[in-house]
Amino acid sequence: MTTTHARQSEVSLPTACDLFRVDDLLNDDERLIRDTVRSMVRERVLPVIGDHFEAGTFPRELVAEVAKLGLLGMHLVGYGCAGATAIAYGVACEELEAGDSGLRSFVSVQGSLAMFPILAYGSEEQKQRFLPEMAAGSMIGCFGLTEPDAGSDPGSMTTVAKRHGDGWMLNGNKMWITNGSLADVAVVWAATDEGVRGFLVERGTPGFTTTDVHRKLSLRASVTSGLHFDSVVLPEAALLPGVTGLRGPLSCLNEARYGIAWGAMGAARACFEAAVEYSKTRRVFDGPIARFQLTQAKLASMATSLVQGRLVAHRLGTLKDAGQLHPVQVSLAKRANVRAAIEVAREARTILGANGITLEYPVIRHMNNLESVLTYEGTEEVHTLILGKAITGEDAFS
Ligand code: TGC
Ligand code: FAD
Repeated sequence: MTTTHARQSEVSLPTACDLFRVDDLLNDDERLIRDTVRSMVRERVLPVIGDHFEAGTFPRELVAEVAKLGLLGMHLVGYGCAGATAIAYGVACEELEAGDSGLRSFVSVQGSLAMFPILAYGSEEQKQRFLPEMAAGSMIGCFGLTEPDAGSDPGSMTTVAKRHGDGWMLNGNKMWITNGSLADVAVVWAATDEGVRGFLVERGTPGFTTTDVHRKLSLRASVTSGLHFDSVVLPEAALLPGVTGLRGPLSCLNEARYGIAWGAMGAARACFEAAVEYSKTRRVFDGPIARFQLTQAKLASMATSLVQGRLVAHRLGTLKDAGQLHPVQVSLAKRANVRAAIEVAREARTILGANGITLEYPVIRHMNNLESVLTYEGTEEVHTLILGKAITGEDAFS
């Protein structure tokens, strides 16, 4: 009989970016999604994304690509949505963000922040009208919660909706809204006499305008906008009838933060792969820099972060698919994985030396993008305090 020791020595070493064979945890469908999205990213995203990042433009032609693959609202059920598992959605986010955080952002916002509230809190008429077209990519959505003076504390929003005849009148400004000026429909959260309510505001509604944020050095291949509402008159049918209070928008954030926990690992993997490849080919002091202990220490830490983060993401997905996910677990994973990814990106950048600062390699693009990812969907500090509250019972926000 073979000893355990002998059997271990016969086991072949898995690939460097999956040293714990986390991918073996995926089922056949999830592997198919991984491979399909990975191919699309390799063929359609990577050849153009550096130029889009440099130009500060969103690759709009990719909307049809992600829609064709069924990725828009893929974890939602019905109304043209794919009804995939949470793990499959996570895998797709990881692969998309290995391309660029801007593309994952587009998909996150469309599916988790715009389609999810319509499905969860919309009327039947709203679901029929918007969801099939949004799943097909022929209608784009955005999610307006943040304001110029209300980011981490959305409860202090000043955008207001007041009863007006048979409907509502909306006034105020939203800021930093992904897909804002691209959107055919904005999910807008506003204070009312009844508490925070959600409204579907369609492009072209009189009094509704958008302005894009320019001079960004992060998420450059993504549209970020201000939304402005100047006495916008809305019918009652624009109100999301199914939710009142801050838990409405915050529940949507769970969905998107979940995708980020996976997505960040995609960006980290792309940086790691670039760094490994570069370390083997860059020759300094008569040999590859991969032979230096300091380089190896960086790569060892990066590989460890990838294993840890991907295991966390997978466990998060298992809990979500089992209906056992708590928002605090999402906060833990979003905070840990984005922090890990940003550290991986920064280490990778150093391994590339001067080449690390150019768009000829993906690393600094991911590194800069991850600065936004660290901030949006709840800053690192906000998630720290959510965890702190869960651990101690003390609420640092009050
Ligand atoms: P708090 O009193 O704790 O809660 C108010 C109500 O909301 C409920 N709630 C949640 N429900 C579901 N999921 C969650 N994660 C929830 N968190 C809270 C809570 O139970 C309560 O319900 P009820 O029925 O009892 O009233 O609220 P607070 O005012 O103390 O704030 C807590 C805090 C700071 C954690 C929250 O405001 C927060 O998460 N702030 C961060 C804001 C944020 O993440 N904004 C993101 C904007 S969207 C975005 O960034 C998109 S990026 C898109 C991309 O490109 O990918
Ligand atoms: P602030 O809330 O002003 O925070 C500033 C600093 O203070 C941060 O470090 C923060 O962590 C810290 N801080 C705040 N409160 C505390 C506290 N209690 N204790 C300790 N530290 C604290 N929003 C949307 O609604 N929809 C979108 O589609 C969207 N897309 C975005 C895209 C991009 C590229 C970016 C950068 C942002 C986007 N946002 C979006 C906004 C994002 O959610 C906010 O930027 C984020 O919630 C933080 O808000 P803020 O920028 O106002 O920072």
